[in-house]
Amino acid sequence: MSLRLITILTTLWIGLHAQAERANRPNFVVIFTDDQGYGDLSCFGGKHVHTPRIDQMAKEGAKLTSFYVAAPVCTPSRAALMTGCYPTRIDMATGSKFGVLLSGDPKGLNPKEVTIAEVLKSVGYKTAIYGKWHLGDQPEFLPTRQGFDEFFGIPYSHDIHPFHPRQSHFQFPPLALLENETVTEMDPNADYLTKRITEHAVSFIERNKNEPFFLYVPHPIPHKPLHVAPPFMKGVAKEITEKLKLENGTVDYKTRDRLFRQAINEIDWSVGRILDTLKKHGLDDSTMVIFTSDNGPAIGSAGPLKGRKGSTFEGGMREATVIRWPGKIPAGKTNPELMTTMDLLPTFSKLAGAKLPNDRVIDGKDVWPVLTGKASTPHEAFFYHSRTNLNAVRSGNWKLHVNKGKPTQLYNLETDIGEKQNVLKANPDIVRRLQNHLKTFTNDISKNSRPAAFVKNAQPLSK
Ligand SMILES: [Ca+2]
Repeated sequence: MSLRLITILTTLWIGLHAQAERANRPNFVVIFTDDQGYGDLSCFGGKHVHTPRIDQMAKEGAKLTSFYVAAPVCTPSRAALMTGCYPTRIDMATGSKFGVLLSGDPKGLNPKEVTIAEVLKSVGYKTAIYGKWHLGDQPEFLPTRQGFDEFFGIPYSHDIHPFHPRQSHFQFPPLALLENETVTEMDPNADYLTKRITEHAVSFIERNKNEPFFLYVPHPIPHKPLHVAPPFMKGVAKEITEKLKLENGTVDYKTRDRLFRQAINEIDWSVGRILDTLKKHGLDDSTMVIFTSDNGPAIGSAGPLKGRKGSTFEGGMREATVIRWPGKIPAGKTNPELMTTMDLLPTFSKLAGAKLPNDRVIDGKDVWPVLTGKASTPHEAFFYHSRTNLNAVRSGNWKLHVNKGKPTQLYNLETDIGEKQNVLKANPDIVRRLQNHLKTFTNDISKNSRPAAFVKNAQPLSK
């Protein structure tokens, strides 16, 4: 055999081997919007929004109609997504003084927790987060200390800034924009955040197209105050644009609420940019993309669900979710099985061939067999918390609400998604069964929970 032939064959073998490796380790893209409701996508029935790209993604993939976050507000919901654990298990149900972490908060997600980014990094993934973190703004708590190679974005919600309507109460400092661990701007123009986050996401895919990656895009929008880039302001009533011009260094939250359709348009555009980039580089078949939100609506619509952001009724915690992986997840299906953001860590870990930490309890489950239609939900029960209060449990189609442990309402979610017909009195056996789930869970948390981390002399970030 000639040297040339050997070289050609070797190159071919390496190429095929790399391709096989690639197929074995899919890319993961998680697009996580902020305060978007169950009714805030066209494919989930929203008439007040227009989301052609996400609707197309649903046609090529699946709509998940019982997909939950583990808390109805930002910080605990994000802590659960990152770690696969209920917020109470990891002491992240609240910030140190408020329901979520604030600027210069001494508290953060414990660096000893193992995040999705760390699990995937352990098997060679490139990892990035572009958008809003909200799991601690002190240097010890930044995403770059939790397994992310790259970070561009803001440490917490963009309303934690000097223009907050209750500024005299909160006295928030200017909002920092970071690149990795460096503050590069203070009070960035929020009109351009979605656009800049999207540009980073596209660049990351292009730079890492030849190796497995995990891309996390937690958009700060449509959390109040709404902002969109100029191209998405086309067609907005003059009366609104004139008012926004008069902001004079403040932020007109109420007028900005009226940009909801535009804000969702821009998010839809952003999803389209990411999907187009995957397609352009031949990554469709090797990439799982999931679109969901961190909690129920503040401005938008929960569709048929009762409750909004902050509530443990369905509207606070059940999310309009779309997932797509051509050739792997059956296309055009609606999947009603109960799944949660906590399941992403074990599911990604399994698909990537990574090992889960075995020295701690992880609440999420591998839902790959559920996503492919081969199994029903692995969750016997799902628990709803507001702050540290355990308010409700769902098992099968039944949901029991409790007040300080005492049963108050029972709903059959299959026939009553809007939680309107309280059938508590007629179903004592079901109530007892669900109460047992609550008891078992409470006992388990009291035995198997882990502390958040605190730093001394916490300071707001500055340039
Ligand atoms: Ca939120």
